[in-house]
Amino acid sequence: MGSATSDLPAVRTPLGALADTGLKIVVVGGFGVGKTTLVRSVSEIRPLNTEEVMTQAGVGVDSTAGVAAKTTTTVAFDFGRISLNDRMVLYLFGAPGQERFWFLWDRLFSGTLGAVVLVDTRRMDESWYAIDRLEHHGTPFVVAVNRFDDEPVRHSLDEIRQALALPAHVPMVDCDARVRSSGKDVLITLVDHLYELAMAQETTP
Ligand SMILES: Nc1nc2c(ncn2[C@@H]2O[C@H](COP(=O)(O)OP(=O)(O)O)[C@@H](O)[C@H]2O)c(=O)[nH]1
Ligand SMILES: [Mg+2]
Repeated sequence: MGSATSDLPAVRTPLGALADTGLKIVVVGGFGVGKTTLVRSVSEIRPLNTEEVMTQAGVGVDSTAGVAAKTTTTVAFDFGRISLNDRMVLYLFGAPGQERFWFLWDRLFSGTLGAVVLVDTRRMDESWYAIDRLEHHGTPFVVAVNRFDDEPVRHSLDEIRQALALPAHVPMVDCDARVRSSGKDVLITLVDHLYELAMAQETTP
């Protein structure tokens, strides 16, 4: 069985009610930050995605600055599923990263309980838009820093928090999107955060 997350709190809140039907989580962030990688590495089902080999048509349109090795791109979104425990199933939607698909985001966010913002410190500016959209929608999120081996300087989470002007209540974690346990930790951080928010709401008169 090996449920790695049986230590999750027993769910009694509105979050608990939702958990029976599955929680919709979106994974957002800039182009090439590792969204498809994360959804693939944690998903229990063969992840559905629409990864396409980047065609000549994308040259000069999709920014590949800093991600020269990237030869495929997600044209719609990634989809995956993971059970965190026997009651909690997450449905993961990886948002497309290119600016010309940003119009899809508002639809993607409908019914979303929470989000993971993936950050690549080599291209931090790519994360601004995602954070701005989430704040606009009032969607709770955590920020996961996907550590690439060729980071010129390793910035601390505090430095990244400052650079992104993230409020103290937004959880931040390091991750390696390629590693299942690491991706799962990110999702657990998000669910814990959602749980705390739900508890806080319940205790507010
Ligand atoms: N070194 C390293 N490479 C990564 C990591 N995460 C993703 N990649 C690679 O970075 C590239 C972009 O990742 P992808 O998931 O397609 O990005 P997306 O555009 O956000 O969906 C792929 O070639 C991945 O294999 C990581 O944590 N470390
Ligand atoms: Mg992708």
